[in-house]
Amino acid sequence: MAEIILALDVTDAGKAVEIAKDVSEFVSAVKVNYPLVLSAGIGIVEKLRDVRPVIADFKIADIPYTSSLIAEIAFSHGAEAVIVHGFSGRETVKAVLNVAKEFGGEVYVVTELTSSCEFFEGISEKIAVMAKELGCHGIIAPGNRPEKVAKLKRIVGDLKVLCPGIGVQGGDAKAVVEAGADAIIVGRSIYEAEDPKEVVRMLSEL
Ligand code: 3DU
Repeated sequence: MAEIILALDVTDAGKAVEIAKDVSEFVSAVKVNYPLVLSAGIGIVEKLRDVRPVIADFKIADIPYTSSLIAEIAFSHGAEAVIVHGFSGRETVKAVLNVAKEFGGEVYVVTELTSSCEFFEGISEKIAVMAKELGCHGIIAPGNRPEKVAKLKRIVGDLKVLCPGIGVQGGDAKAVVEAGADAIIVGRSIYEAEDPKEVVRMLSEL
């Protein structure tokens, strides 16, 4: 059974905490992204980590120095993990990893986006190799392309493969888990549902 990570892209802090608490028994972590942090402030990470471990999905994609500052802000506010864009290159990923080590945190590397493989074709495999070589904790793989998930899982082996793109974006949770995903990242299908808890409970039984 794969873990479920809640992608909390609501923009109201109170609602975010409420949803996280509602589904907490079925999710291994809460992923925050710019919509929530830009509207609620970075302090929302501290509020949510009292509910579940927080993954800061800031898709860090900058020069090593700036990237390390972003990672430091995320970790110092209680994030357990950060997400960095693999295309930013080895030096950026290394800089983020160094910060993560100081905080005992984790680093996940985006291989390619679910929404477009236009410019990622052929590079996502190289990014996966880099993530493995550098000792990152895992990768983000496109949950709407199970065959790509399987390919990337073969490359990274024991690194964790986290897959967004399930539900609203068309990805099928079962197919992705069978392809080797260690965790599925699900947002709108949960927090826009009539009964979010029932949706995560059903997903947890896959
Ligand atoms: O489509 P959903 O509502 O289940 O949300 C998916 C989340 O995962 C959202 O925060 C988005 O920014 C993130 N994500 C992708 O959807 C696709 C990727 O390739 C990487 C991250």
